[in-house]
Amino acid sequence: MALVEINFDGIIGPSHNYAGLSLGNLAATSNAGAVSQPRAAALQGLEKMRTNLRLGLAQGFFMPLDRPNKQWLAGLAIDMKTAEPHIRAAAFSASAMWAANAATVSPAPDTTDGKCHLSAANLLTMAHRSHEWTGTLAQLKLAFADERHFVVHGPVPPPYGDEGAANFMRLCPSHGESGLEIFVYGKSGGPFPARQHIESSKAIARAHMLDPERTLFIQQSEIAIAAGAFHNDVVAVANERVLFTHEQAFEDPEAAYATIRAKMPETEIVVVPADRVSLADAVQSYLFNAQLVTLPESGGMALILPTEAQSNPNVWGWLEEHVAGNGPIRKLIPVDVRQSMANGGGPACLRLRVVADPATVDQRFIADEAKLAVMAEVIAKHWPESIAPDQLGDAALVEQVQKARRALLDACGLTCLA
Ligand code: SUG
Repeated sequence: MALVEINFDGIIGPSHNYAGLSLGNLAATSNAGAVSQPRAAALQGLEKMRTNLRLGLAQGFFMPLDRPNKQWLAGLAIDMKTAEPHIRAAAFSASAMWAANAATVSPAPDTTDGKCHLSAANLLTMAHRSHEWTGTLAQLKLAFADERHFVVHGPVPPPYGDEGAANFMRLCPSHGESGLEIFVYGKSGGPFPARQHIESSKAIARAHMLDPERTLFIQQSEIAIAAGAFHNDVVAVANERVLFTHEQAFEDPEAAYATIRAKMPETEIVVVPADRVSLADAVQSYLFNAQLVTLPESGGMALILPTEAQSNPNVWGWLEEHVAGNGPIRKLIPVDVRQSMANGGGPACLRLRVVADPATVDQRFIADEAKLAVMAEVIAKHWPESIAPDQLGDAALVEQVQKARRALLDACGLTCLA
């Protein structure tokens, strides 16, 4: 059985809009009230997937969730017409697009029962994200239904916040081998909430039957959260034996590096110093919210990063030096995901990594060029061109959004998720 890393991207939903819902996410709060372009957004997401496919990487996807979430509104004894604006916006959000927050994934080589474990994230810190898990869990159960290979868990119960793989890293000699699983939790973030609680991380490690000797819990730095790194994947990313991190990502970086090296001596830690790239530059450019991938052809690593990183001279200068030198990142591939970036979601936020044999996954969730072309057609035809903030309660828009999602489900043979 060939275990490979499959990146599952969240298709950007037809209700994508800028409601400024995430305190501590500077891009989202500063773009509150802007007019969004759901169609362009979703096509940018598809183009990113196409880029990855053409690099020879395995690619999957998740469907947008049903929005507005009527069950959630019903629980609040309200509907889209009567809801206050902040509740209406929370019900309508397309935030499930950021698949890195869908779940935490421990691949089969790391678990005692030899199965790949996935835990849906409760995302309870933010109201608009707290009701994603029901739709996400249904989809995970379908995509990873083969019980010989996968175990899908429900979310950790409140009050412990869990934001999924955005606060999780895995280091390993190669994807198919046993690895070191690193859970990054927050304690405090100055004026902003720490979204990942250690109690959740520990619960997931237990549920996933991880070897305690190969599991680490590391604290996110408070100043990073205060600077706008609301998830650790805004300031650090790992792939195989490489950890690429900002100097100020962890509360006690030297202790973190020493523990990692003690557990996995072959780890290469690439630290970007704050005097070259400040936390503000890292957060603005999303340098670390990149997909650090191993290229099948050469075995070298590439960084699939947002075009914003290319436009930031400090960031791009550091990267060009690294590539020209002997660093492990050999190639830089900028992608345009500006619509998602304006809500604080870069290339890495849009994907969930699952190490598995693609043949064991429900094939309806596995991408190829032909499927992406079909999806692009549906999106071009049905996704709203733009959404202005005062349109969220508009009945015609609600109808268009529901119809658009339904058309995509039909085209992908996933009507069962309707
Ligand atoms: O949870 N933005 C998301 C961005 C998630 C990024 N994911 C990772 N870093 N992995 C969030 O803050 C903004 C929605 C709005 O304001 O309309 C939002 O939810």
